[in-house]
Amino acid sequence: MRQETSMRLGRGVVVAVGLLGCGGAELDSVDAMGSVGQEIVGGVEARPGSHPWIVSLQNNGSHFCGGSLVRIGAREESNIVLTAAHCVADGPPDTVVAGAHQLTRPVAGQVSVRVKRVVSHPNYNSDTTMNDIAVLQLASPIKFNSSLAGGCGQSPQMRPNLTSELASGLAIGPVCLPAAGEQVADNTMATSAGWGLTREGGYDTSDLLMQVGVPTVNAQQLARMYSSQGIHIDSQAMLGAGYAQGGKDSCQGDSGGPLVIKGARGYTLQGVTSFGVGCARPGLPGVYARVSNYIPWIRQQLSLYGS
Ligand code: 4AZ
Repeated sequence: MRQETSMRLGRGVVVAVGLLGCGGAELDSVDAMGSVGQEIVGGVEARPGSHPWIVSLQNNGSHFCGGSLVRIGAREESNIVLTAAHCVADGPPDTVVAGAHQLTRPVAGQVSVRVKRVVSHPNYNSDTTMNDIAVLQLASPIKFNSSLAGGCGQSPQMRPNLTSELASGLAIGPVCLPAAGEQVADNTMATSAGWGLTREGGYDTSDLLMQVGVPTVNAQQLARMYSSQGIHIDSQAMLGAGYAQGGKDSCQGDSGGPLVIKGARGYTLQGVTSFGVGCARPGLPGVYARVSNYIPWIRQQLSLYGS
């Protein structure tokens, strides 16, 4: 499964996957209101602009993985995107698109930039999918919406004073990073989002940004579930999220994208969508790179390549 995924990504075909249901209260209310219910692996269409940090990685105009914009110091623009190492194992994407919702209908203000450098984690292992995280240095920085200034992880749902820009559904801003070593409690509601497949085995990734709410899974339970598949889970490096009964998950094409949990400051990137066995199967939650495990490395890349 994992090998198959990397190969598909490598060819720039349909890749990452799954997506989101809603997690935090605000994003949840989005679910309740926003959406037209295009079922994806159990998710719903995101409310336009409710995931300001999410980007689409594209080759030849087609989406293959997600990513998240992060803040560099106090700057109101960023040239750094976090994604999965397996998404960029065969080279940089042609473009990174921010501010998008429906990929076939670009809106004014949506930004498409090239990638200058790919830095995969030095200990990324494609056989075990360990340390499946990478930093993209963009060729030019992407400006944040001024109404999202100063903070991180602000979804317009959290901010009543929408500017017309945000009201129109366009939003670009950074996600919060967790503290180094920060632990996520078991069974915490998280939100996964992306343009990935809406069902396992599907062919086309989703045109609309989708999201799904999935609870975090106890590390020992996750390890037990995957050992039955002959897959080793490293609890320091990986985080599981999903329901025992399945039904909601990220999937191919969602890889590299965000798993966020609402915290005191805003939505925090606790996971980078990494792999699974199939999508939304019972007893096999989605597996995410555990971002809190990589903070010193991420900070180092930000200082080396951020501008
Ligand atoms: C993939 O192939 C993939 N259900 C990503 C996430 C999940 C499964 C597959 C999680 O990129």
